[in-house]
Amino acid sequence: MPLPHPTISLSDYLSVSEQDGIKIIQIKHPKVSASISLFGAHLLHFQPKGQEDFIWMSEKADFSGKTPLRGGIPLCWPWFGKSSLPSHGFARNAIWTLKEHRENENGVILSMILEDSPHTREIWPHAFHLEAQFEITEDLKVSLISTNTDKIPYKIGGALHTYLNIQNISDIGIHGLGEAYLERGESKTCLKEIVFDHEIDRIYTQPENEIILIDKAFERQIKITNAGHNAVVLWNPDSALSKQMQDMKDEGYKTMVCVESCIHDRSVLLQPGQKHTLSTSLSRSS
Ligand code: TA6
Repeated sequence: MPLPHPTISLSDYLSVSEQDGIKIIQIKHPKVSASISLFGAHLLHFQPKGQEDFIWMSEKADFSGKTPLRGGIPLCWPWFGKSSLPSHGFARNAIWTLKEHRENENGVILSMILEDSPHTREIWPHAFHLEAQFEITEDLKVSLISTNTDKIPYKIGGALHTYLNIQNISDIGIHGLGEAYLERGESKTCLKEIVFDHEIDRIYTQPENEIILIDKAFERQIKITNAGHNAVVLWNPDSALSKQMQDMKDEGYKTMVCVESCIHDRSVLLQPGQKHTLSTSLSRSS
């Protein structure tokens, strides 16, 4: 049996624990608790005091470091989707480095970095500096800052693939996505309220900057504010796909919905030395 790993304290509110060899930063602040894995700079949980967790994490997530984590906020970069392998890029499968952390009476700010290595250059032949910044108070802001440290320009895409924790997929409403979307490569428009009675996997191409998730059973509304994106992805796998996914319980789809701040189609051109910030913020609006 593996020996339990000690938890190392970093400050009054931050500590590092280890699960299956992967380091996880634990945030326990009087106003909020959260955790972020160094595997993928992946936020696993965000819970302001006295509230339900904002973030859904699969009970069957595989923490072996061999596969991306199901749930939380996977950082998809330098592309979104399956246009190249690995699907959703390599950043969510990489070990990041904790760069800095600060804290005050409202919460904590911490950042993690990832840079190119022989391994990343085999997958994608470019030099880069990537920083994931987490502002954790009663609200959450996640920013992914890409810097081109190469000598030539290149294009990036990506997504903050947020899995939101909901009471029941059949009892939510989402506003602000706009009408136009792509589904399986086809352009569509829809004005009607979305009904989650089959897999929904849509790239909304004219979203508003603020999206509201209404969760009637949890009696709350979450405001999602995105920036640096050109699309919002909405995904729920429904029953059939949930059953096929080894890292999700059969009924897992009922309590999650992904609303993702996305750079679709690698549409951001970065000149050498240039930066781009993709972000998403979550706050309770009622
Ligand atoms: O963001 C939606 C999506 O691209 C879906 O097509 C679905 O496959 C999902 O992401 C999960 O992807 P993953 O590679 O994490 O299994």
